[in-house]
Amino acid sequence: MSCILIFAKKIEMMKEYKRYLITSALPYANGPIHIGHLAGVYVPADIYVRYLRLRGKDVLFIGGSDEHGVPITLRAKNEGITPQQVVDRYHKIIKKSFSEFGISFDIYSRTSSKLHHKTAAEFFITMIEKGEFVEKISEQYYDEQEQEFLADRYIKGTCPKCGYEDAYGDQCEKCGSSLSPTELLNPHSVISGNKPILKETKHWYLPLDKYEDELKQWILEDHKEWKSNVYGQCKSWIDSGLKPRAVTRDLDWGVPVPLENAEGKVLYVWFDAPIGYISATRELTKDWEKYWKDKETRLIHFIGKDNIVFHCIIFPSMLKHEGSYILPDNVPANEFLNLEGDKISTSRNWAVWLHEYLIDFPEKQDVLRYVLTANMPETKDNDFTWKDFQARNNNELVAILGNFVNRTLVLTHKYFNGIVPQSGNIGGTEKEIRKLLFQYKKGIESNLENFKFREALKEAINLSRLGNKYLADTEPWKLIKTDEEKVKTILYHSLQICAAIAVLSEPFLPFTAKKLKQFLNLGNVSWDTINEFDILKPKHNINTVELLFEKIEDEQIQKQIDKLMATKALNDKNNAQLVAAKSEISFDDFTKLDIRVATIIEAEKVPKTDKLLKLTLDTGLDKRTVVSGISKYYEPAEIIGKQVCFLANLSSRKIRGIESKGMVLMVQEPDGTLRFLNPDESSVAGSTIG
Ligand code: B3M
Ligand code: ZN
Repeated sequence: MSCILIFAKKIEMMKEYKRYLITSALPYANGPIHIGHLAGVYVPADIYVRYLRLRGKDVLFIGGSDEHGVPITLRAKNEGITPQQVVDRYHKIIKKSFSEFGISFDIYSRTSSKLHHKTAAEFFITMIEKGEFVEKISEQYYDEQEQEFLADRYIKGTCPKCGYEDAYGDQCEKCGSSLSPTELLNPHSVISGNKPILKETKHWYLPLDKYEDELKQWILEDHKEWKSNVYGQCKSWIDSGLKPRAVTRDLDWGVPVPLENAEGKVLYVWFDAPIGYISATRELTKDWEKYWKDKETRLIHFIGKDNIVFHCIIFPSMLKHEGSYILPDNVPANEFLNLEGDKISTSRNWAVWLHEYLIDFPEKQDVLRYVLTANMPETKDNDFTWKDFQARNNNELVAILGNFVNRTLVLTHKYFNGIVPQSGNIGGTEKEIRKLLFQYKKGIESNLENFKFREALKEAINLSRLGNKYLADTEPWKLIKTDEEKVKTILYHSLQICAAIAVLSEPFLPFTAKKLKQFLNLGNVSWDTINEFDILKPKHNINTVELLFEKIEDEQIQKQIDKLMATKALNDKNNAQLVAAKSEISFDDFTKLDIRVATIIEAEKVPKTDKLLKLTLDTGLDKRTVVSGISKYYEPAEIIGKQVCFLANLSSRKIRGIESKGMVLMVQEPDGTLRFLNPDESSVAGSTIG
């Protein structure tokens, strides 16, 4: 791209738009919101929207529940309820938890609404009338017993790539290959378990192959400024060649295809869901078309990386070929957040659920907002740990931000009855403070405008570091005895920094900003008021102050970690695979085994190992030493006298220098847990087992 073009792009990027339309991915209403959703999509979107509002922009923030799609109908089938009951349950939980967490949507709608069905149907018809779709008859898997076609997730079989026997029709979760149902080996219906038949059916296809050149131009040439993770994924999709994509499905849950002889067919969930942004805007304001069809609107989609192709290739193609809509100007997708080093998973319940967090940590929304922003997976996956959550709260929010504000306000009450003092002479330190405050403000602005939320937050917390250092260096609590004028200058400047924090931290920490404004008796102050340093005038009364943050104790964190560990243990138990059956043996083979009852008469840990115990057994034949890998499951003292099953004629082996002759037989659970196999009554040592 030539320098002139890059310069023109930069000018265009700085272009002033009349209004902003910000959307955030519509979460499937088949489960609650977790911290991965928040860090990936909703916290960055909310920070950005709050910032735009503070800059006085005309902005709409659109959200809602994605209520169609196979994940919902599968859950309904598993629970024996209707899809509507599933989405009603989770739409309510999601909407309530977003609101309590301060995700400040202008509307949070849902795609099972009548207005959405109407909007999506109209959109589809317009494209039909423009002849944009390709109609195609193809063979699809059909479950004869259930009398229904099988969508991708309703078929399972063996992955042709890696042999995994539980692969879905659209994806193998083991090797990650994306599949089409007809590629599966030994396919079977998830509903009836039967082998499906192939049956002809008609669908309508979005001809992405036809749009390839325009997408190449629009993304790869005109949007080089998109984040590298987004640009790169789009480039690889386009370079690998775009294929036509079916926009209808043989399902009964979704937006019915608004055509004659299309019974039993609905719009593909990824066709209707993004139109949910439009229908939600339509529900919110009669001016919805100004936002969606006027080039003076800047449209930005906040999503996670698994939604890039839908928001950068499919939906923009729909918008362009419907013909009346604008296209997104940016799609700042985040990567994924992991939890304690493992992928967050709804099905494995490996998550920190927002609605549960709000119960366990009442009034601590901003602590989680802060930690998720500080660890935001903006360019690569990142990890959330409860220890880091506690450390950032205690060492940054309490010790820096909370401490600085509290000292400033308490001292203002103590020395000046809660009235902002007149500043004395301004020295070099104060001049430096004024300069740095504006530098941090500029840093927040440029980082937010480039969707760099972690960097923007660092600039915001630097404000508190600046104030904290200023107080620590000047020690007004000592100076008050000798130089009250100087103390007036120090607290005057510290109060101005507090006021700047109250305004500039609002996008990140809205609950804290509101409290701080209340302490400072500060009304609604615009972002750009901070351009003049002196916001709190002398003689201004401040209000009483409370602590902005409290320390989080170890036991609170341990409770959360224990909860996760319990989940992990349950998962291991439920998901462990049984050891495969071994090949057949003859009776003669079996008679070679000399298995007997033995009594444990001594037991001790083998030094420098954490798995082995050295046992002395009374085998009835002799006293025998055996080494056994059971230290994780048994304390030596608790097993003295226990009777066990013992393989007596196993040739001896040296284990950690100990001659071990024979083997204690153990029950091994699928998750690896080991337990003795005991005779159900006390028996004579040496009794044979056969
Ligand atoms: N329902 C969420 C997901 O893929 C999906 C987003 C729709 S945005 C229009 O996790
Ligand atoms: Zn595979």
